[in-house]
Amino acid sequence: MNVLEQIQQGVISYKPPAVKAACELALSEGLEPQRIVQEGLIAGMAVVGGKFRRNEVFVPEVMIAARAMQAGLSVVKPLLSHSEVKALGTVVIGTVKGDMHDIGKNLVAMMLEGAGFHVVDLGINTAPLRFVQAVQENAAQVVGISSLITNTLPSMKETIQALQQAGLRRQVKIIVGGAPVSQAFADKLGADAYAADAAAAVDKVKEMLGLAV
Ligand code: B12
Repeated sequence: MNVLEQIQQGVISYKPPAVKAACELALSEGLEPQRIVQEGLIAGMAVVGGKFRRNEVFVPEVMIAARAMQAGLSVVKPLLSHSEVKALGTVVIGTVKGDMHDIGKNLVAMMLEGAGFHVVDLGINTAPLRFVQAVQENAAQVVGISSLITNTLPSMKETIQALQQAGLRRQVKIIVGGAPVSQAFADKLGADAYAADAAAAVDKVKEMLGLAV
């Protein structure tokens, strides 16, 4: 098993220390940080994501896998930010007001970071004006809004309206997601994109910014 496979395997078998050690080994072997993230961590997480979709594993496993990915990222991230590769863009992401779910949103944030974006994570229960403020403060190009409960879907609409009212709508692309969200709902809201999972979110964000997917 090569070192990238070891990283993948560590994520797939939920072993944060093993992932961390394999990432350190990969760096010492001279592998590029971007490759470690893409072909090691994200590739492993994609396998776990697939199992989750097929109901072969459940939320606790996804959380430990995400922790394993974080353990690896903690080793690689300082080098990613210092590498000459400029961030692909800035994404402000948060879970809407009234909603405390953040596992999926965190995965999206992590994958975006892994893909080379600067991510400003506003956390859970995020008021519409907080999104507005964060876009202004960070000159973000993309806003990601997560909602997991049907009852908080109206908050998504309010967030988009707040961005419109602040005159920011033309300057940012908006992507929405979360279990009760669909492409049809995203269209109705006037969002620019919808993605069903974290891997698709990365592709959609790149697509919206005209970057190669
Ligand atoms: C874990 C969980 C919790 C945990 C949350 C822990 C945490 N830190 O997030 C706890 C126990 C706290 C919780 C609380 C509640 N929960 Co809950 N919870 C879940 C559960 C089991 C899993 C959600 C999850 O994390 N899935 C795993 C992640 C990886 O998937 P995901 O969130 O869908 O994210 C993926 C995609 O949706 C997408 N995505 C997500 N966000 C974004 C954002 C963007 C921009 C993009 C592009 C994509 C994207 O990419 C992600 C990664 O692939 C779901 C059931 C389910 N199967 O979904 C119920 C569920 C969401 N909860 C539900 C409810 C009702 C509640 C409570 C109201 C319960 C209560 N009565 O107290 C409270 C909510 C309190 C609040 N105000 O928020 C309902 C919602 C029903 C509905 N449709 O309205 C669900 C569906 C369970 C059910 N069947 O009834 N919950």
